[in-house]
Amino acid sequence: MKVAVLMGSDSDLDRLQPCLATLRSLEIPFEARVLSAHRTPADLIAFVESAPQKDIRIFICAAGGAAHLAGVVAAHTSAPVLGIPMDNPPLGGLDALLATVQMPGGVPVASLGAGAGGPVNAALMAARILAVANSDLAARVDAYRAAQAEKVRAKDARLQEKL
Ligand code: RP5
Repeated sequence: MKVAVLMGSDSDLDRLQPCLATLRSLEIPFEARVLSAHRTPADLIAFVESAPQKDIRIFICAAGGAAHLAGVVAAHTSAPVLGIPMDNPPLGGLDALLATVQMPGGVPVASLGAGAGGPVNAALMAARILAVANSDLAARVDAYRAAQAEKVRAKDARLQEKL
Protein backbone atom coordinates (compact mmCIF):
# COMPACT_ATOMS: atom_id res chain seq x y z
CA MET A 1 0.00 0.00 0.00
CA LYS A 2 1.41 3.35 -1.06
CA VAL A 3 0.73 7.02 -0.42
CA ALA A 4 0.85 9.68 -3.12
CA VAL A 5 2.21 13.04 -2.01
CA LEU A 6 1.19 15.63 -4.59
CA MET A 7 2.26 19.26 -4.57
CA GLY A 8 1.05 22.06 -6.78
CA SER A 9 4.53 23.47 -7.33
CA ASP A 10 8.16 22.69 -6.58
CA SER A 11 8.04 25.84 -4.42
CA ASP A 12 6.06 23.69 -1.94
CA LEU A 13 8.71 20.98 -1.70
CA ASP A 14 10.94 22.30 1.09
CA ARG A 15 7.99 22.66 3.47
CA LEU A 16 6.81 19.17 2.53
CA GLN A 17 10.10 17.46 3.39
CA PRO A 18 8.93 16.72 6.97
CA CYS A 19 5.94 14.89 5.47
CA LEU A 20 8.22 12.74 3.30
CA ALA A 21 10.61 12.16 6.20
CA THR A 22 7.75 11.04 8.43
CA LEU A 23 6.47 8.59 5.81
CA ARG A 24 10.02 7.22 5.44
CA SER A 25 10.42 6.88 9.21
CA LEU A 26 7.19 4.86 9.36
CA GLU A 27 8.35 2.72 6.39
CA ILE A 28 5.37 3.75 4.26
CA PRO A 29 6.15 3.60 0.54
CA PHE A 30 5.21 6.75 -1.35
CA GLU A 31 5.40 8.58 -4.64
CA ALA A 32 5.95 12.34 -4.58
CA ARG A 33 4.98 14.40 -7.63
CA VAL A 34 4.61 18.01 -8.71
CA LEU A 35 1.18 18.08 -10.37
CA SER A 36 -0.97 21.17 -10.66
CA ALA A 37 -4.75 21.36 -10.81
CA HIS A 38 -4.37 24.53 -12.87
CA ARG A 39 -1.14 24.17 -14.85
CA THR A 40 -1.11 20.42 -15.64
CA PRO A 41 -4.72 19.30 -15.12
CA ALA A 42 -4.59 16.46 -17.68
CA ASP A 43 -1.38 15.04 -16.14
CA LEU A 44 -2.94 15.25 -12.67
CA ILE A 45 -6.07 13.37 -13.67
CA ALA A 46 -4.05 10.72 -15.53
CA PHE A 47 -1.95 10.19 -12.40
CA VAL A 48 -4.99 9.85 -10.13
CA GLU A 49 -6.69 7.43 -12.50
CA SER A 50 -3.55 5.27 -12.70
CA ALA A 51 -3.15 5.16 -8.91
CA PRO A 52 -5.07 1.89 -8.25
CA GLN A 53 -2.69 -0.02 -10.53
CA LYS A 54 0.22 1.32 -8.44
CA ASP A 55 -1.38 0.34 -5.12
CA ILE A 56 -1.74 4.01 -4.11
CA ARG A 57 -4.39 4.07 -1.35
CA ILE A 58 -4.21 7.63 0.00
CA PHE A 59 -3.52 11.03 -1.57
CA ILE A 60 -1.82 13.85 0.31
CA CYS A 61 -2.29 17.07 -1.65
CA ALA A 62 -0.40 20.24 -0.77
CA ALA A 63 -1.16 23.49 -2.50
CA GLY A 64 -1.18 27.19 -1.77
CA GLY A 65 -3.28 30.06 -2.99
CA ALA A 66 -6.51 28.90 -4.65
CA ALA A 67 -5.57 25.32 -3.62
CA HIS A 68 -7.83 23.32 -5.91
CA LEU A 69 -5.42 20.36 -6.01
CA ALA A 70 -7.03 18.26 -3.26
CA GLY A 71 -10.55 18.93 -4.52
CA VAL A 72 -9.75 17.94 -8.09
CA VAL A 73 -8.05 14.76 -6.88
CA ALA A 74 -11.07 13.94 -4.69
CA ALA A 75 -13.32 14.36 -7.74
CA HIS A 76 -11.38 11.61 -9.54
CA THR A 77 -10.84 8.99 -6.83
CA SER A 78 -12.72 7.14 -4.09
CA ALA A 79 -9.56 6.97 -1.96
CA PRO A 80 -9.03 9.23 1.09
CA VAL A 81 -7.68 12.69 0.19
CA LEU A 82 -5.80 14.76 2.76
CA GLY A 83 -5.35 18.42 1.90
CA ILE A 84 -2.48 20.53 3.20
CA PRO A 85 -3.10 24.27 2.85
CA MET A 86 0.33 25.80 2.18
CA ASP A 87 1.07 29.05 3.97
CA ASN A 88 2.12 31.23 1.06
CA PRO A 89 2.11 35.00 0.67
CA PRO A 90 0.22 37.23 0.18
CA LEU A 91 -2.59 35.76 2.33
CA GLY A 92 -0.51 33.47 4.53
CA GLY A 93 -2.40 30.25 3.82
CA LEU A 94 -5.83 31.47 4.88
CA ASP A 95 -6.78 31.41 1.19
CA ALA A 96 -5.66 27.79 0.79
CA LEU A 97 -7.27 26.78 4.09
CA LEU A 98 -10.63 28.24 3.08
CA ALA A 99 -10.45 26.53 -0.32
CA THR A 100 -9.64 23.20 1.34
CA VAL A 101 -12.46 23.33 3.91
CA GLN A 102 -15.16 24.45 1.48
CA MET A 103 -15.59 21.26 -0.49
CA PRO A 104 -19.18 20.61 -1.53
CA GLY A 105 -21.03 17.71 0.09
CA GLY A 106 -20.26 14.42 -1.63
CA VAL A 107 -16.61 15.18 -2.45
CA PRO A 108 -14.69 14.78 0.82
CA VAL A 109 -11.30 16.34 1.49
CA ALA A 110 -9.85 16.15 5.00
CA SER A 111 -7.93 19.30 5.83
CA LEU A 112 -4.70 19.32 7.77
CA GLY A 113 -3.58 22.45 9.54
CA ALA A 114 -1.86 25.37 7.87
CA GLY A 115 1.74 25.86 8.99
CA ALA A 116 4.54 23.52 9.96
CA GLY A 117 2.33 20.93 11.64
CA GLY A 118 0.29 20.23 8.52
CA PRO A 119 2.82 18.24 6.48
CA VAL A 120 3.87 16.05 9.42
CA ASN A 121 0.29 15.47 10.47
CA ALA A 122 -0.71 14.57 6.91
CA ALA A 123 1.85 11.76 6.98
CA LEU A 124 0.71 10.66 10.43
CA MET A 125 -2.96 10.73 9.42
CA ALA A 126 -2.19 8.65 6.34
CA ALA A 127 -0.31 6.22 8.59
CA ARG A 128 -3.24 5.97 11.01
CA ILE A 129 -5.67 5.28 8.16
CA LEU A 130 -3.46 2.56 6.68
CA ALA A 131 -2.77 1.16 10.16
CA VAL A 132 -6.45 0.26 10.60
CA ALA A 133 -5.77 -2.78 8.41
CA ASN A 134 -2.03 -3.22 9.07
CA SER A 135 -0.96 -4.25 12.56
CA ASP A 136 2.77 -3.87 11.82
CA LEU A 137 2.22 -0.26 10.79
CA ALA A 138 -0.03 0.28 13.83
CA ALA A 139 2.89 -0.79 16.02
CA ARG A 140 5.18 1.70 14.28
CA VAL A 141 2.60 4.49 14.79
CA ASP A 142 2.44 3.58 18.50
CA ALA A 143 6.25 3.64 18.66
CA TYR A 144 6.31 7.08 17.01
CA ARG A 145 3.96 8.41 19.70
CA ALA A 146 6.00 6.83 22.47
CA ALA A 147 9.25 8.29 21.08
CA GLN A 148 7.62 11.71 20.81
CA ALA A 149 6.51 11.54 24.45
CA GLU A 150 10.02 10.49 25.47
CA LYS A 151 11.50 13.56 23.72
CA VAL A 152 9.15 15.86 25.65
CA ARG A 153 10.06 14.13 28.93
CA ALA A 154 13.76 14.62 28.16
CA LYS A 155 13.16 18.32 27.48
CA ASP A 156 11.31 18.63 30.77
CA ALA A 157 14.16 16.85 32.59
CA ARG A 158 16.68 19.30 31.09
CA LEU A 159 14.50 22.22 32.20
CA GLN A 160 14.31 20.82 35.73
CA GLU A 161 18.13 20.59 35.87
CA LYS A 162 18.42 24.27 35.01
CA LEU A 163 15.99 25.48 37.64
C1 RP5 B 1 0.02 26.66 -5.87
O1 RP5 B 1 0.48 27.95 -6.05
C2 RP5 B 1 1.23 25.85 -5.51
O2 RP5 B 1 0.85 24.75 -4.73
C3 RP5 B 1 2.06 26.82 -4.71
O3 RP5 B 1 1.80 26.67 -3.33
C4 RP5 B 1 1.57 28.17 -5.19
C5 RP5 B 1 2.63 28.97 -5.90
O4 RP5 B 1 3.18 28.22 -6.96
P1 RP5 B 1 4.43 28.78 -7.79
O5 RP5 B 1 3.99 30.07 -8.42
O6 RP5 B 1 5.55 28.96 -6.80
O7 RP5 B 1 4.77 27.72 -8.81
O8 RP5 B 1 -0.56 26.14 -7.02
